[in-house]
Amino acid sequence: QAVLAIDIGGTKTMACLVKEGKVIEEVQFATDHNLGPDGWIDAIATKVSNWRGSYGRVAAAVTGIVVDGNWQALNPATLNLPQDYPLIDRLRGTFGVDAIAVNDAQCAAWGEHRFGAGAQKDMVFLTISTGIGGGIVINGRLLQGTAGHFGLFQGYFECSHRPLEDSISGHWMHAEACKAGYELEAPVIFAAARSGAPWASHIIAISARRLAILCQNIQLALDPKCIVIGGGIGLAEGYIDQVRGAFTFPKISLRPTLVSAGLGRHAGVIGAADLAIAQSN
Ligand code: BMX
Repeated sequence: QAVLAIDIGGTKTMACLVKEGKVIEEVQFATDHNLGPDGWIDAIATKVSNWRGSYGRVAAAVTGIVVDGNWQALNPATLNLPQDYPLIDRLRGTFGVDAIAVNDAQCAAWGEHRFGAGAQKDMVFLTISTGIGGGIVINGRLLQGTAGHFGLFQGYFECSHRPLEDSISGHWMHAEACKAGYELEAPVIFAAARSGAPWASHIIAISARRLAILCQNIQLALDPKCIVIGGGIGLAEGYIDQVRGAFTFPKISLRPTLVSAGLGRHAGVIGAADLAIAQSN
């Protein structure tokens, strides 16, 4: 039977029916920050009401962490959540089936490991989106809890008291564009750079340079076979090439191997569905 897999991120919410590692139905819409978790779950339930009966469990990939079924934000600047929101209970109550919930980037790491670009035993996944999420698979096992929260590393740039993602991610790009007088979101900043706007190219280049340092640090810590890059910014045209171009390790053999997410924006839902099935067996 299929799994109802949902992915709630700082910018987008997606709900899919997933069967045997494949998305068979999909809806996607913007995450309305004014609604809060009850509103997001209600919105999903309304949009997928005609899928009732075709899934046997719910799997949620969510930004933030879930501890003992309760959901919370680590960086409220990417998505503000009430403290300890009873996510698993609410999902069970709303959809009437058993539910699991795991961090979005950890789900995506698992999805990429099982069905995408990271089949090796040791791999790291990074999503560059509203924030920077990460997931680690070592020896074929997904590390859970706070593991992989690379975006939450303490920053070592001009805003050292803030999480690292606040000086790299889509959230940061938007803030920088505003400072330059353009109130634009990341996709439009990329479009502006393509049409030759120097302020936009500058923001993207700084983000890529900083991400290159983060990737090198991950390589030193975990020596993964590859770092799979996903997320709206990570998958934007030319971004990964800029990150590769900004590596500073002189020895090429020490540099990380970056690859694009094979499952694209579906990595989180596919991974979450697979984790739900593994848990039920
Ligand atoms: C933040 C953190 C991570 C998440 C990452 C990517 C919160 C709310 N989120 O680092 O848990 O994986 O953002 O999230 O603390 P996204 O919304 O950008 O996909």
